[in-house]
Amino acid sequence: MPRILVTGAAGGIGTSLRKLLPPIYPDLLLSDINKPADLGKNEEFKTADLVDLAQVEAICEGVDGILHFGGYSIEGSWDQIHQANIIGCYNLFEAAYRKGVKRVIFASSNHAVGFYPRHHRIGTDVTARPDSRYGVSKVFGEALGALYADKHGLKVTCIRIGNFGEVPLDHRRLSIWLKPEDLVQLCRIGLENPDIHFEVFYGASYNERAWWDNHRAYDLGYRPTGRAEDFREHAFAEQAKLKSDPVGDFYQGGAFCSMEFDGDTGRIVDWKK
Ligand code: 15L
Repeated sequence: MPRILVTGAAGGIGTSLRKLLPPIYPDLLLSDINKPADLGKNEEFKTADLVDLAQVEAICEGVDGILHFGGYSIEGSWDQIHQANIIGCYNLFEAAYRKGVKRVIFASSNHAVGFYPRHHRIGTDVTARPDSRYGVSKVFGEALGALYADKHGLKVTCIRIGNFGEVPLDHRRLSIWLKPEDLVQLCRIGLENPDIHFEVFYGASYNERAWWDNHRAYDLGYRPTGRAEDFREHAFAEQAKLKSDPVGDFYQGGAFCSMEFDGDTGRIVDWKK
C-alpha cells in the first residue's frame, strides 16, 4: 500500500482531497503550514513550512508519492510567491529526491499559459505565457519537475489546473472547469501509471468549450465524468453579474491577465468578426 503525502492539505483543493483520497490511498500523510481546524481523529497530519528544507525532508520520510498542492494559490507579491512557490517548490522536489520518493504530482496552473488568447487552442507543449508572478512560479515548478525527472528519475506529473470546484463559476470557467473527482483521476494516473516519466496534463473535466488539447491525459486513461455544459445556465447567470473586462475576457487567464495590465491593448482583436 503506497504512502502518499498531500501538501497544502488545509487549502481549498487539499480540503476536498482529504475526503476523496482515503478510500483509494488509506495510508495518507497530510501536511500544511497550519493544522486544519477540522482535522479528524483518523487523519495523520504533520506541520511543515515549505521554506524550511529540513521540515520538508521530515515529511517526505518513508513516502512513496507526493501530491504537491502546497504554496500560494493566487497572485501575490514577489516576496509571497518567491517564498512559497519558488523556494518552497524547490525544497519539495529536492527533499523528495533526497528521501527516495518515487513520484510527484505538481499542482501547476492554467496561469502558466494564461496569456494565450481564448480563440487559440493549445496543447501542453506550447511555450509558457504566464499571466502573473503566480503563473511564473508554476512555469518554474514544471521546469523543476522536468529536471528531477530527467536528471534523477523521479516520475513527475504536472497538472495545469483550470478551475477546481463543484460547478463552473462563470463563462470562462465553462472552458476550464475541473470537477474534484476528475482531479483525483488525474492524480491517480500520475501516481500509478507505469508509463509516467515526465508529463503535463490540463486539469480540466469534459468541457465542450475547452481551449486545451489534453490528449496525453486521455491516452493514459483519463475519462472525466464532469461536463461543464450541464451547468451552462448557472455559469451564464453568474457571468451576467460581472463587469466586462476587455483584457481578461480576451485571454485564457481572465482577471489574472488584466490585473496590473498596462500592456499593448492593440493585441486584443475581435476574432469573432
Ligand atoms: C488558479 O490557479 C487559482 O489557484 C484559482 O484560485 C483560480 O483563480 C483558478 O486558477 C482560475 O483560473 O480560475
